[in-house]
This record gives sequence, C-alpha cells and structure tokens, in this order.
Amino acid sequence: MKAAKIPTPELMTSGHLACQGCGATQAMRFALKALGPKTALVLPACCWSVIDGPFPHSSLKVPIFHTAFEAAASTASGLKAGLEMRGDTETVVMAWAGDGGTFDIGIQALSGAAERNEDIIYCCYDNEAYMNTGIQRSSSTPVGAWTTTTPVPHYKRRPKKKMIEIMAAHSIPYIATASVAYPQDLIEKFRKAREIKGTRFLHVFAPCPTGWKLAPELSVAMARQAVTSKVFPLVEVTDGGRTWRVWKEFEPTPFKDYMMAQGRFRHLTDAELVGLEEEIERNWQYLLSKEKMSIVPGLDAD
Ligand SMILES: Cc1ncc(C[n+]2csc(CCOP(=O)(O)OP(=O)(O)O)c2C)c(N)n1
Ligand code: SF4
Ligand SMILES: [Mg+2]
Repeated sequence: MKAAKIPTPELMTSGHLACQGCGATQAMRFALKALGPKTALVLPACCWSVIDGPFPHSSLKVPIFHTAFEAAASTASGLKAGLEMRGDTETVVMAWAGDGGTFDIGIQALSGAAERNEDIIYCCYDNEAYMNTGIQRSSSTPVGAWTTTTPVPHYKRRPKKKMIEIMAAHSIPYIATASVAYPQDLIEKFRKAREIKGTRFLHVFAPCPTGWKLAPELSVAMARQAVTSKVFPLVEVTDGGRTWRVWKEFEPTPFKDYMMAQGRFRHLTDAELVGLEEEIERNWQYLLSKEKMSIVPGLDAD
C-alpha cells in the first residue's frame, strides 16, 4: 500500500447535512483532496444529494450536476463530452453514486459508459443499503443484514453482488476498492485514477452509523475492521481487468467483532456467523487466486 501525503486544502467545508460519523462524507472529503479543484461532480439521487446542502448553499467547492437516480454514468459521459467540445480537457468528471445507484438502478448506464470506455471517474460510495430513503436493502447489502425491507427474521439471504468482477469484465483501465479508514491509500488511488484516460471505477467502503445501528464514533474503526477481517478487501485491477492485486499486509482481526459491533447483524447466531465467515474466507481465497493467475511479467504497467 502506497501512502500518499494528505493534501491540506479542503474542497469540502463544514456545514454539510450528513449524520454524525457518516463514512460517505469522509470519502468525499478525501476524494476531492486527491482530485483537486478542477473536478466536476455528477450526483444521482442518494444521501449525497442531501448532504451537500439546499441550493444555493453547498458544502463543496466544486461544481455539481444533480441528475436522476439511474443516470449518473450517462450524465457524466455527456458532461465530459460537452467540456471537451468547449476545449476543456483538464477538468475531471466524476460520477459519485451510492450502492443502490450503482449496483442496482444505475448499472445499465454504468455498463454502457464502461463498455464505451468513457473518460470519466465513477465512484460508488458503499454504505450497503438505500440509506437516503430509509435503509432498504440493495444488491450490495451483505448477507445476514437487517434492513427495513429485510426485517428479522427475514434478514438478507442473498450475497453481496461482486461489483468489482462485473467492472473487470468490462476491460476498463483502472478499478480499485478503497476505505475511509485508509485515507492515504484512498488518496493515492484517486490520484492514480486522475492520471488515467478512460473509465476508472472506484468502490469506497463508507460506513453508515444510522443504517448499520452503529455508534457514530465507531465508523472509522468499522471501516478498518471490514478490511482486516477480509469483509472488504482492498484490491486494484489494472491492465484492462487482467492484473489483480490484493492488499494483505494487515493484522487480521476477528470477523465476529466486526459483525457484533453493528446492530444490523446482532440477531445472527454463532452458527450463522461461522457460516458467513467461511464464505468470507472463500471469497478471499478466490481473490488471491485471481492475483496469482494475473501476474504476467511485462504486462503490469504500474
Ligand atoms: C427512479 C427513482 N427511484 C427511486 C428514487 C428514490 N430514491 C432516492 S435516493 C434513494 C436511495 C439511494 O440509495 P443509494 O444509491 O445506496 O445511496 P444512499 O442513499 O445510500 O447514499 C432512492 C430509492 C428516486 N429518486 N428515483
Ligand atoms: S443515513 Fe448514513 S449515509 Fe446517509 S448521511 Fe446519514 S450516515 Fe451518511
Ligand atoms: Mg447506499
């Protein structure tokens, strides 16, 4: 993991409307520090369309284009094309969408943009449910979770969609996962994305204390434990989806501690937790096998 220096200028001000401990808010602050002021944002419907503040007030010092829920990637593609027609090739256009807007409703527009290799950054901040409308399950909600549409005892039974693999199948130049608990790594990845042409997809783990029934002060600790318990591995996929790298230099922490800190999982029995942990380990081993298969000398550009 490369450790970038965290830039001091702030492009996100105080006075935003997020809940205490909101991971999505920390994610935006660090992402903008990496990308700098020549950034234009496209926000579909999500918590962030509220967090920013009521027009004409904004907590961000970059321009924002609010768009429909399903249209983040297509709007960003159009905005980038428009800027280029006006001779602006410098401004980075970033679609910034939640997991519902990415894994579910916006996936068609995202797939289209990625297939055309549109010159945009697409960032999904993942709080693992439709939070803005009251904690409904998305296809990113992990198996075992309570949400208002998966109430106990009918908690989520289906696994989280493997979005990184879906994006890798589009052969785009850069894909990475990042976490608000590792801001230097996050900044490094957004900086790298800024320098690449074509569709860059970033997936940022962003705890939501409100929706996860989590104490706000544990937000960053949860993001860190998601990585160290292998729930949310930090990966980079380059070389058009062929080269996978998995970050492994962490002290492992117990899966059960991660799960039990969050009210959304507290109904699970020990036996259920063991089953879920086995699945987490299978996914981890699968990622390691992708990494092993992908190391081809001479192909890895960076
Ligand atoms: C077509 C359409 N369907 C539903 C909605 C209502 N809606 C607005 S935000 C939202 C949830 C967004 O969830 P996610 O993308 O995960 O972002 P989060 O709120 O979690 O930040 C929904 C269902 C909408 N605005 N447009
Ligand atoms: S509901 Fe969750 S994601 Fe939305 S602002 Fe609150 S903490 Fe952030
Ligand atoms: Mg969400």
